[in-house]
Amino acid sequence: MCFDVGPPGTRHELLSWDQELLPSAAPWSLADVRRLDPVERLIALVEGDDGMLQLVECAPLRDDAGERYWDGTSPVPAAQLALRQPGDARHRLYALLPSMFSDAVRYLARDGDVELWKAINLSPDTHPFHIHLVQFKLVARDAYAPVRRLPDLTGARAGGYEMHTTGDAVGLDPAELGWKDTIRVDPAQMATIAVPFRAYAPSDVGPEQGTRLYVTGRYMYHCHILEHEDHEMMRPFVVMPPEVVDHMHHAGGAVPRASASARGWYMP
Ligand SMILES: [Cu+2]
Repeated sequence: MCFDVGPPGTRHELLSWDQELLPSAAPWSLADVRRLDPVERLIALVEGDDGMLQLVECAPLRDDAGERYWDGTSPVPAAQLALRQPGDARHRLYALLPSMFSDAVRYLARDGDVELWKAINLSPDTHPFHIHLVQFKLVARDAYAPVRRLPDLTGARAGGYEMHTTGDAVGLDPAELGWKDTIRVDPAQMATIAVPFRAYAPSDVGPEQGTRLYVTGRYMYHCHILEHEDHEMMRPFVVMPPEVVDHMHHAGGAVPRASASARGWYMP
């Protein structure tokens, strides 16, 4: 998109608005965010067999031996994703959890944390991915081979999805380095964003800075194409007071279970 706002070389001042949207274009590195031991969440952008578009929240599959991996040949149930990410030698198996808008909230973010959200696009179209409440930073784009459907356990139908990285990081556009509330996710691509449930000063340069946002409650994230968000590409999340999340830790295996990180929760 191109806006003609004056003769070439003219300087314009961008006025900040709405939660200090534009004060910092300082990029954050993935390594800097990882040092904070962030909660990591994986969201698959899926066009189902019935044409339904969904944001499908993915839970890493585990058994007593730990993380579960795909052996490269076995059938996989339709509600699973075999995903080999950059740096992985094998495909991790994820459960594709039911993710209609009206399904239970699974993402409980801890107010004050920075989280890593990974959006991987299994559909044939680009989707603009938007989160309410926070501005976030794009920290990586990775290219994947085209999505493949595996046989299901009967061998008769299409089963789970297989995706593996091509090993190519996709360069970020200069316009993608500042605070964003929406980023595009192209087909066969994973966009990794750092989502701070924190307020930031205009001079911030790193994710370790910032203060707790003190804004808790229920928010949404969704595809920003109207027809898509109205047809199930929208999901809720809840920002929790940290004291409450810390208390939930001690609830043992009773109700919510920890997701990939001890601090991130989903309701299975
Ligand atoms: Cu969309």
